Amino acid sequence: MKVFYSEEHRKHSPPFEVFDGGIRVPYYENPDRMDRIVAALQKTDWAEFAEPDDFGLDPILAVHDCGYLNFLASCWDEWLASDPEIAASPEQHAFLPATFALRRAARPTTSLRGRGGYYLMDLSACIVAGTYTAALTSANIALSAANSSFLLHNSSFALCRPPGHHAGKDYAAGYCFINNAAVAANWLSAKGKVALLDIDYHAGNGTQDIFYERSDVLTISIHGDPDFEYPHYIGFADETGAGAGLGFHKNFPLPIDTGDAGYLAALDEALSMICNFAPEFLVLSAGVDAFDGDPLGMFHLTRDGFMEIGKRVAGLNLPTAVIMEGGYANEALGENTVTLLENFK
Ligand code: SP5
Ligand code: ZN
Repeated sequence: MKVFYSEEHRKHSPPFEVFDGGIRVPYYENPDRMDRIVAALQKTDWAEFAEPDDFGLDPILAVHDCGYLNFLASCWDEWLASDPEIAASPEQHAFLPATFALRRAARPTTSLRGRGGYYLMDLSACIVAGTYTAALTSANIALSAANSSFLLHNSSFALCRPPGHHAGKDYAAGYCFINNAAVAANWLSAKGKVALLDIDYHAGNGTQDIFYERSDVLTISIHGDPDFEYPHYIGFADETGAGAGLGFHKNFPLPIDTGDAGYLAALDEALSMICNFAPEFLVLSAGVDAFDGDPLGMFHLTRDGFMEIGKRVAGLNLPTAVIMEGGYANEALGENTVTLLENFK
């Protein structure tokens, strides 16, 4: 199986994030995550590593707002230039605004903070020197996997970091800046009907936003109920698409303490929806933070659970671009990811 990967992600390594209550913690979405997954993949006899190709900005701008992308591109340099103290110790700093836009009557204003609070949704989307290039490379990794799955008509793995599924058309959120899976799915949609299944523990709000009014890309997310879990405001069962996209989005919000059995029951429903849709391609937003030991999750999936998910999704027999999303139990991350992929190879 082709595994697209680049070392560029190391350039994006914010020194902290902020939890509820203003508590500063080390950044959970860290480069060590990739080291664990790469090490586990290298132990298999089927992972074929490849560097991503560069697809340019067009497929990204097909999904994201231009003002937002410009903000990502220049944010760090503007932040450095705004304060000599930051420029003196950049590695201790991250751009993170403290005021956010209520978008009902909001627009991005010209100051850096005025754009920051508009284009960022929360305090886990810190921007540092290498964020923009790391995010662009991550999107190219997803596009390379999509292209490979299209050309070879088989499954491929995009080892993306930073992840993508919380990034909307014009906002960053939850460690995500460019929606890698959405970019890949949109690119594939020019070749045929696409289904995008999101099994990350958190609701795929960005993906939902991007495709909400489209009928050519079926989007489904299985996740912790936003009634108790991040991203809190989106991912509810009654959100099923709008306009031409009505009926082409589905959320499976699941309760705290969901284990393998409860999860697999929802997965089976999702898979039968995908069968009925009859897509030519599948994009799998693959987080493994539904794992029992994940520090950011409240589910209890086991390694066997991930094996079974992989088996059932691979059983659709569709060319599938598997796109890495979250997963923060770093000691188990490599094994869980390899286990999930095992049946796609
Ligand atoms: C891609 C992805 O999985 N993003 C997840 C972003 C989650 N960010 C919000 C973190 C809130 C953590 N709450 C603290 C729980 C500690 N027990
Ligand atoms: Zn997640």
